[in-house]
Amino acid sequence: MGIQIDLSRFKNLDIVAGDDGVWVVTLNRPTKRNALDSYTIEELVEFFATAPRAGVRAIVLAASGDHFCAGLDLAEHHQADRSPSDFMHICMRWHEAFNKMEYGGVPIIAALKGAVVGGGLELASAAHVRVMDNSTYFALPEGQRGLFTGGGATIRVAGLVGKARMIDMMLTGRVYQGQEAVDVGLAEYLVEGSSLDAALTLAAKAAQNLPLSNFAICSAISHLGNMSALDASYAEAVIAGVVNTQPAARARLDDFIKGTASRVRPKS
Ligand code: 1HE
Repeated sequence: MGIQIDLSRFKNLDIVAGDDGVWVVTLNRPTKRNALDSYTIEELVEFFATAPRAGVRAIVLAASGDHFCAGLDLAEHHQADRSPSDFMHICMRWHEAFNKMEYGGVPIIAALKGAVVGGGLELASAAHVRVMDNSTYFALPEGQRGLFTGGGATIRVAGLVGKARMIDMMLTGRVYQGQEAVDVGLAEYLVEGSSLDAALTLAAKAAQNLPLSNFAICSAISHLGNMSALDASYAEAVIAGVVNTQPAARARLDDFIKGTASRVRPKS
């Protein structure tokens, strides 16, 4: 379906389209620990604005080098000596990128490693599923740097870990890693081996769902969460009306009725 994405245009993102509809988007500034400069943010906006219309069925968001992302490019920020209005507009572009991710309707699985800090954690929290390995650690060092979050952490990181934990992370520089990070909600999976391999497996699984179901899962749940319960229940019914009657679902339901579809069983 849809439009072609010219992958050769991207410089700070390495993008590979898989045959199965699973695309791998790799942050590719390892010498700067994948710090997010304004150019990278523009590339994220461009890719994630386009991916939902390009037949992408799932995305793995990965990183080159040992660290997922060191957050805001502090060197660029320092050098640019931005005005309040300049930085407000920078933050608006971060929100544009991350909102396109969270609300775009295409499943995004983040493969985390090393530092996932500051704006790097804001980026990870815009994905739908986070997979970490034993090297991964999370922090919000803005408080220590004389800064504040500007890429949605007050919404998404607070949504993952709760307001009190986020405040503690920012006031004290607390670092979360290992099982504790999963327990507080910063990641959904902690794997022994490579987080990229595990994320690819999860993305391949998600890509087998019907795209319209994934669209609802990866946009409606977030939108409904922004509404009153009354409006959310109304909108949920409307969305289910569309998704649950899609012609493509009939074959899957036929298989269930005939007894040929897989059954839901506990893990052995
Ligand atoms: C950077 C950045 C960066 C590394 N901006 N250049 N973010 C932070 O406060 C994290 C700052 N970074 C670090 O704490 C460490 O660099 C890491 C833990 C991520 C990695 O440590 P390490 O020892 O592997 O690398 P390094 O030697 O510190 O850095 C290697 C290079 O990456 C070096 O550049 P070089 O040219 O001297 O080789 C670093 O300057 C560069 N580098 N991190 C720019 N962040 C919308 S508001 C969001 C608010 C925030 O995100 S605040 C930022 C929080």
